[in-house]
Amino acid sequence: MTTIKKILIANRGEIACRVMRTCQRLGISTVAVYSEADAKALHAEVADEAYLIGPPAARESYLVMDKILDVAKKTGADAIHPGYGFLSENEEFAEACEKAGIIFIGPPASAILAMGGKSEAKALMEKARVPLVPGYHGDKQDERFLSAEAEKIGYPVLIKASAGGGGKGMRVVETAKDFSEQLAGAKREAKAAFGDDHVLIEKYLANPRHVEIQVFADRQGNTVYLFERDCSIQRRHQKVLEEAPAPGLSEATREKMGAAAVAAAKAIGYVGAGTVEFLLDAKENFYFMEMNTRLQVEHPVTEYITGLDLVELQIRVAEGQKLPFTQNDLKIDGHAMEVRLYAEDPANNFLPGAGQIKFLRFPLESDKVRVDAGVREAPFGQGDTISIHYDPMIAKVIAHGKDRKTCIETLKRALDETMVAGPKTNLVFLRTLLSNKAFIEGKVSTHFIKEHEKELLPAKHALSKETLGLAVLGLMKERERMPSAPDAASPWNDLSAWRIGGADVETFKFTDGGKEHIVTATSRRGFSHPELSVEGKKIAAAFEGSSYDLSYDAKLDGQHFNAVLLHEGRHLTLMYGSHHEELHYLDPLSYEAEDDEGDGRLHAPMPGKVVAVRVELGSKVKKGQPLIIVEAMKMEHTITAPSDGEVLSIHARVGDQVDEKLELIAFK
Ligand code: MV4
Repeated sequence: MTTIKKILIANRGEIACRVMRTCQRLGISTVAVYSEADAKALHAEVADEAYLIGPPAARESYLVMDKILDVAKKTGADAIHPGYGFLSENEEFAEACEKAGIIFIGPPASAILAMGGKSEAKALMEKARVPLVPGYHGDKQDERFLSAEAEKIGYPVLIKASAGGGGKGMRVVETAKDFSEQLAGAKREAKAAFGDDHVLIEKYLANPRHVEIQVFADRQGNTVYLFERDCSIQRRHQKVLEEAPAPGLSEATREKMGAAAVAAAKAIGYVGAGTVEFLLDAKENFYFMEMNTRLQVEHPVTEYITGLDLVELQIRVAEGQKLPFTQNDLKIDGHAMEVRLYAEDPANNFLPGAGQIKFLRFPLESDKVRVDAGVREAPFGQGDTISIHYDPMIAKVIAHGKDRKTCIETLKRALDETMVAGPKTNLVFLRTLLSNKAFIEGKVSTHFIKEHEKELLPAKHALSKETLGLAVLGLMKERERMPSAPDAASPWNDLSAWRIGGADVETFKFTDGGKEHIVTATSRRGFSHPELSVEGKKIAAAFEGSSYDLSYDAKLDGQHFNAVLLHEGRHLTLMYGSHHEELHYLDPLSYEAEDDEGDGRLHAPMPGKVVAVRVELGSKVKKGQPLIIVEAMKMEHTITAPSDGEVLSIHARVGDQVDEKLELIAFK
């Protein structure tokens, strides 16, 4: 039983859905808030009540305290859960909730404030005898003084913005002669990003691991640690894979890190769920980095190895209940691992993506596989949208096993059952990561992705005969589904190469970087065993089992496959097993398809805002010349002329919000 009866979730996406899952189990009613971009979002649908709080930009909706507090008051919510991001580590918001008589499900404002700045946090941790990286974190900021400190610490050193995060305002300095320039650079970046150019200096650790300790405290002063998570697998200072326990960590170090994390929490009067981040070197020395005063994205791995529901614990602690266990009651059960499925392009420096999900299939959940998502499965070709306004994470897939090896195998199988079409994703990258030898051996570190980039980003591969065969079977299936109006029974309306009394022989052409691939299919009407010839080699093929929506089961040369094919003009997306293939299909029936490339009609690369139009009607342009610039996901994308020519029409103006595939310009 809980005394809290109604919780407002001041968040969106998977974390909002995650929090609501626990509320439903505990019989607590839920209030969602949503922006205009999220009117049809899952979190707004599954909540008992949902209220619109403003435009898509978070600054005007999810970050506006008054709007959220108004909804809480209006609906009579007892408490607000902030999730992660947005207002979760905003001490003003925590305070405003308490002032309004609403429980903030998180630590006291004073604890958030204490960990808000890196320099202040380090000073507090020093007092609490939590190990720190050797360095200077005081107030003095003049260059001569800081450079003398760097000398004392010994090169290489790292300059960090005190207000920093996400690697911004961070510079490695290898030798004394570079110090001045790097300091200026770090300060400039810090000023621009945080409006505060205060820096600190640390000994630079060459290739540390990121190991963090989950702590939990109640209002009665009991504080425990729920072991560690290794989050070393990162890119662009963002986590991609997290696991617990940390591979190879000794029991002695685990206990020392746990004790240090508990000391850190106690030093600031912490209450609720928190995470103390450490850097760990090869000799298992560990150093305090920062404390996150919220529930974290990767909390499910801790839930798996402890058997606890951290959101339930947060709610119970928030209403004043005592922690129902002591440190000695806690044990690690097996191994857990989480991967974050992102709309991003690993081949293009993990550039974030956006757009409508065209197909989405998650693995079956069990006691060993869990999926936390804020979007719905989309079996029929029009799913939820990954918005440019928010984080591009699609879902988290989490697995549990008796040991690390079993856990990896289970997670790999789960990812093989996962399919996403629409925006580019890191799904294949994640599968490759889980099969990487060094990763399987547990050789993780913060530079892992950079160091193994070549192995993790597979080279372009030729289209295999399975891929070509399955694509043809998918196209044949698709045609079966299509109603050939007006008279489906008439041979004149049949799109296939139907012949009276005879067998069909059809030719399918695909292109792959200029190379043409030809598949012929010989089949009889209503007969489910077409004979395929892939580039002259025969393969026995058969449709099997059921086919539903875009999915079909087939057998090729004795091997079973379940595949999904999406067909848009010339573009095919074929997904099966651990494959995600994008093919060019020379569709003889689609005039538009033939025309969709090289026809001079240029489209938005992803949904975004037009920030510049560099040409006018009738402008004569040279190949490669910038025509239009679209801003999306905080990056600018320049659309350039594919060849020399003349601008025929322009369909966008500066400031326009454009959808993916919207025609921007016609060009001759
Ligand atoms: C470090 C470090 C090496 N030595 N500090 C990166 C972001 C910020 N949270 C702290 N970071 C680091 N601090 C010292 N003294 C290396 C990193 C670092 C890193 C840390 C955690 C996870 C991924 C990382 C990737 C690159 C660098």
